[in-house]
Amino acid sequence: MKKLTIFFAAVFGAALLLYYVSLALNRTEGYVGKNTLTVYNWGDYIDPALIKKFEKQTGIKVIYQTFDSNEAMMAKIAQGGATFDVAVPSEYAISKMKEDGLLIPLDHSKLPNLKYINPRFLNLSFDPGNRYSVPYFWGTVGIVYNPGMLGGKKITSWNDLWDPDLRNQILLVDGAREVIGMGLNSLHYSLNDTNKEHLKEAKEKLDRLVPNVKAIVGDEIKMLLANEEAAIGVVWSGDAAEIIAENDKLDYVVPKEGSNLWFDNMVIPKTAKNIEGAHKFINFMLDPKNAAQNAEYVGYSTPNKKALDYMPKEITEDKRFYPDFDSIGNLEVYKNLGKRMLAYYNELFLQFKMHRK
Ligand code: N2P
Repeated sequence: MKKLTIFFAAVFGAALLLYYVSLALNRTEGYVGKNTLTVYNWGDYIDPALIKKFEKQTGIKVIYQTFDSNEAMMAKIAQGGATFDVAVPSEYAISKMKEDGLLIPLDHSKLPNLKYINPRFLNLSFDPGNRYSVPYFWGTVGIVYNPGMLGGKKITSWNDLWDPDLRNQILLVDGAREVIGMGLNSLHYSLNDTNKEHLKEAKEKLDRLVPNVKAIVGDEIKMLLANEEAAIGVVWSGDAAEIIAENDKLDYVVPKEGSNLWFDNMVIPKTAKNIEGAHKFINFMLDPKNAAQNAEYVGYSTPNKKALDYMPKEITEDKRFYPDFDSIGNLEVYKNLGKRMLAYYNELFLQFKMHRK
């Protein structure tokens, strides 16, 4: 009888212990849950050491996910379902996401490091007062080329790319606005043209470029060009900077017909669960030393004025990647052309990609 009592007491005790252990475990799980932050950024667009540093400094665990176009990122956020606490769209996407109610207003009192941003990058028309977004990187779209592979030929214009001698020598960035924009600019039309005749003309002109196009690629474009797999690439300026850092035989030019000036900003999407943590992360990335480290690592141009003091002069004085603002008169910023027009650009780009096959 006594033995049985001891036995039941032991079972009861063990069960009680298990119960408390599981409670404690659940509590830590909940704790970790609240202390995670999901960051949704372009591929190759952050120094991973900064994520580690942020985690160490705040005790927040970062779940890092990447996208390769504004269109893909917007679709994923609009769809809901997944948590994204911070995202990094470009200007026209920010305007569109605002319109679609996909962004949460920022609390500037939690972003004291915003004061380090060059005012040129603040209060732009896609987000007056920076209510929803703060600068991350900026740049242009242009042509990176390898003079040695082109017999010393210089590239200065979009129209140079249609030269029949360049058969299979061009790599294109996988971006609808960039590629259609190149077609439009080569015809001296605006990057924001909504005239369907002009857009068709641009698409037809791009179709005539096909024999020269070796591939349409994502982030691998940097490796391919640095390894001299092709002589020419249509790229974002920061990728060009990265390629030239790897292989200094290459050069970068913004074509004379004009091109795109873009801004990528940090936002807090509607899908956010850790709004407090999101502000902490954004403020962390606005810190001048962190911004400098990030810019040096990824090759893109920082809008952080104070960060420039912490970077080598050969980077910050390179006019190809830090151009004077007075000299970039023929650059256009993409506008939010509205749902229908953006879909039309995407459709034309898709047709162009199919035509290649
Ligand atoms: C980085 C892509 C940069 C995007 N891989 C330019 N808006």
